[in-house]
Amino acid sequence: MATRRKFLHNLGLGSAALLTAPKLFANQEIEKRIIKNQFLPPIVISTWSHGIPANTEAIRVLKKGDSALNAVEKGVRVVEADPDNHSVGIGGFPDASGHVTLDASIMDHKGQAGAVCYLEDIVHPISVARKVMEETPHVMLSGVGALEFAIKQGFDRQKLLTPKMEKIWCKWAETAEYKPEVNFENHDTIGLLALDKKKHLAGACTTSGMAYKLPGRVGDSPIIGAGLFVDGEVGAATATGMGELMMKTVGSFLIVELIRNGYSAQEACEIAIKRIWDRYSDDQDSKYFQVGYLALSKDGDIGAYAILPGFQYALAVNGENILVDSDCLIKE
Ligand code: SD4
Repeated sequence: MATRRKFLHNLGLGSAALLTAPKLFANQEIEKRIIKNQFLPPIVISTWSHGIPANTEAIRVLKKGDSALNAVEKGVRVVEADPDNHSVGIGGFPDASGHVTLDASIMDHKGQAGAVCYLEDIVHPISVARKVMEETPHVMLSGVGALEFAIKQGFDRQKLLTPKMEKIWCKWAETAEYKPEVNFENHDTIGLLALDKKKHLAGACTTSGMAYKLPGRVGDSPIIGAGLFVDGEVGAATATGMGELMMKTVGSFLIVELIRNGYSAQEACEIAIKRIWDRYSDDQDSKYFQVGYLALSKDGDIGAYAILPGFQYALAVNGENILVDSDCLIKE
């Protein structure tokens, strides 16, 4: 598996090839920190191995000269439409009552935001989230209201519980034991961040949430600042994993604020993970849960960090699209 260092080497990006950071900050110490891992746009970074096909689509859109916003939407739609992905869109794990309920959010470089949560029967919640952003004065629609809005906007209704997942759910329902797995068995939300040639940032995050969650549960993915945050002047961050932990620490917002204050994207992700660990690792329920963050600054600085081993991300830049093992806090 490619390590981060190996990946940088593969790209031929030794320290000599790193880009020079623009003078953003008065404090020189802070300036030094941001001259790391910087790439030229277009750049796309996304969670887990399904990020590879999502990045391919997003980069295709960006190479046409299209916007980061279109790229993030089109990129994650690839994963939403894949019935073999069991945490996003059609084919996702249902909640405890057998309903597949979807959460999604999207943000552009101007700080506009749209989200849906607890949405059923729609294959592409990310596109409904974009409609919420562009066609309503609101940021988030939920449940039945979100579904009615989607139908009015011309989205088709479709059953999201596939026969395969129905069978798996029926088997689970025999004991109905709620025991979330640590890594991708149960955490493969796609969060995707893009920087286009105009240096406009955008982000999208979409999921069916935790398998067998309590009916009505909404995770971090549609919550602006938790599962996704974009500030076009600074950077973007997205999250995967145990949503409650990102929600309680407003993790994606925290990362962008740290970048604003001069931390590199990598340092910002590490601090946000450490915040979770310091606050919640004594809590038995939270101790063994995974969280993975990705960050992309306006200057092309990237960051990735997780609590536990196993988190991977896909990075598309300089004509490459490679799966990278993220570093993590607890190296077991
Ligand atoms: C949630 N963060 O609903 C999502 C789950 C996840 O990969 O990331 N799955 O809590």
